[in-house]
Amino acid sequence: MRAQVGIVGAGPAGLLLSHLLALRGVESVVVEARSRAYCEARQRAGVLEDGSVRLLRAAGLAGRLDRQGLEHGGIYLQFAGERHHIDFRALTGGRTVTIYAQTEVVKDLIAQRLAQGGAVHFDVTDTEVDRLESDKPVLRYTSSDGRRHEVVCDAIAGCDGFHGICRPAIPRHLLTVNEREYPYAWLGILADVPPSTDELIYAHHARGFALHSLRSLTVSRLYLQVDRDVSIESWPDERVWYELRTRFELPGSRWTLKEGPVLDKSVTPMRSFVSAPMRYGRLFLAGDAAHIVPPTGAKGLNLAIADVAMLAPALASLLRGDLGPARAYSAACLSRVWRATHFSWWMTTMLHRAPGADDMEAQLQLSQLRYVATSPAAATSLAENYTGYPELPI
Ligand code: RFL
Ligand code: PHB
Repeated sequence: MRAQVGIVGAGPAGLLLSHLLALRGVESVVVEARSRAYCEARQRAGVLEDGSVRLLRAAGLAGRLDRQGLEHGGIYLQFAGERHHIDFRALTGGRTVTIYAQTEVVKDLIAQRLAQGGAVHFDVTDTEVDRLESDKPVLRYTSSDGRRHEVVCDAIAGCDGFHGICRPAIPRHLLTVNEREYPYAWLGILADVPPSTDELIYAHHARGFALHSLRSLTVSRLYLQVDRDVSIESWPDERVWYELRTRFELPGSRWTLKEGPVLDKSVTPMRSFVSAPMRYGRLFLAGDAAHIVPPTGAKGLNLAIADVAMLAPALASLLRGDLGPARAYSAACLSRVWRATHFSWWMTTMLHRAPGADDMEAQLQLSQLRYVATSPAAATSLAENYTGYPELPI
């Protein structure tokens, strides 16, 4: 078989790349290890930067996003029993973020690709990439009916996430890997209850960080900092709600946390990871395959979108014989990746309680939080990074 571009992974990066290539007249084949139902249900990100929304709109993908997405003009930072609003609109000249779940982005992308006759193969096994240094790299996989396929491509995109096979296909000595594991994790719940807040609350607390997010006006998404090696069984619903109530409590105010049935519960480890370069021969990495950030900055999905916004035109140029943009791809992405890596690390370390942290550490965090909450200069830096820096050129 032949395809201009072989894409490994039907997460947001792989699916959006396939769509952006189709808009440029480039055909691709997407192969995905999981089922369509699994990809559409996996609970993950919820926040789209303003540039991500503009990109999805320009690509004709925002029908449902524009109807159902919730535009937020800021966030709350809570610490020392006080809740402060950081007003993105006022601080950044009108920029905002939009609450629209990654599951919905993925559903919209799959529906669009299939409606347009795009090739997306779910439930594949034994994916391999080969001959990456040649100008005809090869993608092999076994389809769900047990047949082995070989696709000869002009380029391959590794959009197969952190645990995929594409990054390990690059000789290790050619990669520079920077990695940090954080000594805590997030326990996340999806709850069938209207959110108790109009905008996200990021709470610093002596018992650990908590985040109040949402999926819609009727469904809440809440996170708690927990120990890294925690077992989910040790967190029955009642304990989760008790801890959430305690960490979000505002002494002296009438604010309360609304509780409801828990629809989903999971634990996510926290990691920063950057692997460079993001290209090896005709293999191009995008999204979590090349970089991971802790979720505190809400950047992972947005970085995946920014990578493929750059990769689609680069691959279209490569197919026309102009290799310049493909050669520039890695460095261009890594500049944004490192900005998001720093911002996510900064938000994470400012808001979480490290095991064994002393009072000195807590006082430094509180001083930083108070500075952000009271200084327009410091707040503008948070707002500019949270809404997306640099702005995507769309
Ligand atoms: P994905 O979504 O992991 O997709 C990769 C796909 O590749 C498939 N795959 C293979 N397919 C074929 N053959 C193989 N050998 C394969 N190996 C793997 C996988 O099955 C999968 O379908 O990566 P992608 O597309 O790069 O997208 C990245 C985002 O998913 C990720 O960065 C975000 O979800 C991170 N993240 C957040 N990002 C944000 O921007 N804002 C947020 O608010 C936010 N919150 C979060 C998050 C991630 C979380 N978890 C669970 C990691 C909250 C959480 C809890
Ligand atoms: C989410 O809604 O899942 C979410 C929101 C903000 C974050 C991380 C996750 O920083």
